[in-house]
Amino acid sequence: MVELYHFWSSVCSVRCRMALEEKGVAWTSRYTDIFRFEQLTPEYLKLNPDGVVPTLVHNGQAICESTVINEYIDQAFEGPALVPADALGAARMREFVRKCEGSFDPIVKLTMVKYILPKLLNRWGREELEKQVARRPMKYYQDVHSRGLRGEIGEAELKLAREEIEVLLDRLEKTLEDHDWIVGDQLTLADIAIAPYVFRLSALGADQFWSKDRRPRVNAWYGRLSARPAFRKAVSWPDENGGGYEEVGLKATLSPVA
Ligand SMILES: N[C@@H](CCC(=O)N[C@@H](CS)C(=O)NCC(=O)O)C(=O)O
Repeated sequence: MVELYHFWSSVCSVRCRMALEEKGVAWTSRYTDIFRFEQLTPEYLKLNPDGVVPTLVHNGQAICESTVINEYIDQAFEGPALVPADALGAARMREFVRKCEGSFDPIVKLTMVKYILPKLLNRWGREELEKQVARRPMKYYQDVHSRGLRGEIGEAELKLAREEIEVLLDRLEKTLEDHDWIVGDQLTLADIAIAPYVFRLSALGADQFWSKDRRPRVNAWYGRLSARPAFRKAVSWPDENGGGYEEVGLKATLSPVA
């Protein structure tokens, strides 16, 4: 049995949903509402001691870390290969995945200020959120949530976050010079690693970053990506009320921008 503990809009959850769909793996959803702190229950912390989503459970074994989960999915199940067969291609893929892991923080900060905190404050109020900060096992999330609540993630930090994202998108533009996908002519885990970031940026209204003029190859790549049923399914997972991005005041575009 394959179970995925995940949350609708979590970028790391999108990554694993997309890999499962690309491989054609049948999986059972264990929806974990991180806006109701379900990632911090004692039961969940036994599976994922960091208190984050996603977690994959296969035949009773829990696997954490979205990019590790995706390598596992590729190896453990039948279906199209998502890791290049040759050593150099696999190394190129992992270089890019590592780069994406290193760019997680700016995506979190941009999202925290524009979407996560307003939604959480509206639902829970400041006092309750301050209590929940201390329950988080990861110092990183304690820091980013508490500074967010104190209004300390300011314009200078967000500007830096946008600049870091631009560096990642420049890397993507360069990588796509000679082929349709990041490592050659087939979609790999490298494309899947960055796909949810690009979708999130579009939800945050930052799709001008890959307009045809600014980054034409990223623009065309996003068009190819958006056409894939696995991607569309992965990003369109509804929230707990059956809603989605528009309901939380964001608009995510699937098609390339002109
Ligand atoms: N490195 C981890 C990061 C997972 C992570 O940070 N997930 C976020 C959602 S994208 C989360 O669970 N946040 C919980 C929180 O904010 O307390 C992975 O790739 O799986």
